[in-house]
Amino acid sequence: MYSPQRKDFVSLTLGDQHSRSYTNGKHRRQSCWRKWKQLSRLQRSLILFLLAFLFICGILSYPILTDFWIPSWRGAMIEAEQGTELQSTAHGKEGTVADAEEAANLKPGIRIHPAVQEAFRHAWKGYKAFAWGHDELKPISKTHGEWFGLGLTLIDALDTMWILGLKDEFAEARKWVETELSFSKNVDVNLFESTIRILGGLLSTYHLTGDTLFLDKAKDIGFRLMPAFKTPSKIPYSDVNLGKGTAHPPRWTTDSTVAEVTSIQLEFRELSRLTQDPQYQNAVEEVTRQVHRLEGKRDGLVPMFINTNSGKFTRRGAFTLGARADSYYEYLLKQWLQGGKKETELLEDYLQAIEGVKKNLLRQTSPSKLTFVGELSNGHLNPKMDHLVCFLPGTLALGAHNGLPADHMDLALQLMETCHQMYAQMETGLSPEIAHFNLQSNNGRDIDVKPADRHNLLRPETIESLFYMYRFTKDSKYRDWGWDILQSFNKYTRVPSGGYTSISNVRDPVYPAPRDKMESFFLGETLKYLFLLFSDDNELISLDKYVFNTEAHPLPIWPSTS
Ligand code: DMJ
Repeated sequence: MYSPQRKDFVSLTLGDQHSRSYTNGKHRRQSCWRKWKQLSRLQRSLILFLLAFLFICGILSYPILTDFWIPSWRGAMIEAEQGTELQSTAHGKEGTVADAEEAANLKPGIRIHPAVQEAFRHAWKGYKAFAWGHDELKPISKTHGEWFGLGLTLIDALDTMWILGLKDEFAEARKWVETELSFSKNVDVNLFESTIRILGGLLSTYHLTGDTLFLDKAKDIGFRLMPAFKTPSKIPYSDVNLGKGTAHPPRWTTDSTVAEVTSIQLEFRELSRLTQDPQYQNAVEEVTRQVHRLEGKRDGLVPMFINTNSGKFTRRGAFTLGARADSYYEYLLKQWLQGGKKETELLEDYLQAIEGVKKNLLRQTSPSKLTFVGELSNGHLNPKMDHLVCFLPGTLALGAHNGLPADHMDLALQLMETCHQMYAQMETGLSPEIAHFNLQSNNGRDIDVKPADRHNLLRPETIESLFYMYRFTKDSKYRDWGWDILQSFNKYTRVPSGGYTSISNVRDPVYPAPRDKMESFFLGETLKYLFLLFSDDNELISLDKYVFNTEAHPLPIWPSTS
């Protein structure tokens, strides 16, 4: 069939050979444009459609291509680590603890210790190279971050190194504490954070090693923190200047956080016992006494803020087991254990609070009936749970182990499953900071994650609970779950030059978006609990002889005579 357009097209195509001889780009562009204009509308539409189709295909296949062909951030990390014997196991997604042990032809438990030691050494390598003596490692930019300027990561990690048997690393760190660490600095520190990480870390290292260097340092910082308690109500301020001996609340409020003022008791009580100086114990127990009798609780659940002038709860009506309240509940039980189960008011408050959780906050998801602890806001249940709440299965199990009601253990088993699912259902195998649970699912999923909550800070709470659950039940699934988390940390957060990084997106395995920060609790808590989870030795920090503070520093249960 004759078609003038077709004829033109054919002649242009033939003429194209001629155009190739042009070296001048301008001429070539003009000739292309002329060719385009000479095409029929149908031909132009077809070409445009084809180009659009290819463009869309390109976009859709980008993630697949990057995953398989382009050496992604993750791929590069893995490649860089391929020489390391342990990583070849740690990076494989499949496999259980038992598989790893079988592959290595070792008795149960033995293969696992080196994997955690190796992870610690890798983290330490980064800290040593780029952040030595500073608070936190920034592993991507290969530098450090400062919070208090007190070598926070190094102090938080001391007892972990001791427990993991890393003698050389411990000796180097001890030298730094001896020669460099000084608390006589014009620096504002947060009372809670410096108590649980620094005072707690020094006290536990003293107990494990018997080295009085650590006790002397603990006494020094403990004494310097005391100005925080000089408030009209005796409820402490949040911040203290260690050098000046002054304390103050945050600039915008005179409130303190309830969890912060009620989770420093284990450490200050122990400091009094060791120094025979009652001022520390008196100060923190005054806080406990006041909170015990305060109005504004709901079935034993506490609000999140307390005023340092009035000593009363403020911003009442919101109840959570997550941020700002979490360790209040943990320390009720643990103080009762620390003191030899004699202080009945602590036990009563703990038991009442767990009943309060059951009555007000517990719900189950749809479709899979996962049990979770929601948040209450002015009578309205918000079905969200912080990862921080995952300390609760471990604490409940610890209580049940010490004679508290058996249904606490039932709840622990259910919540442990939920915390595990918060990891297992994410594309990276790592939990988000906050999970939203579906009560009536219309998308078939139990767990949703909001974009702002997709980060993972290398937090310890789930692994902490897995450790308790394994110690008390010996069910190997808890080790397998912990093993999977370790693999995911190695796959998505490990930085080749040393260290591990928090990430911004647990839902994107191609680019989890490294945040360039290794929190001190990754060494203080996360790796310590992983190591203990994989250990077969129940006497390695026996739970009948020690209580862990909320930063995983073990403190002794007091002998019955003291
Ligand atoms: C740690 O400092 C402690 O575990 C604290 O109780 C909660 N936040 C971090 C870890 O997530």
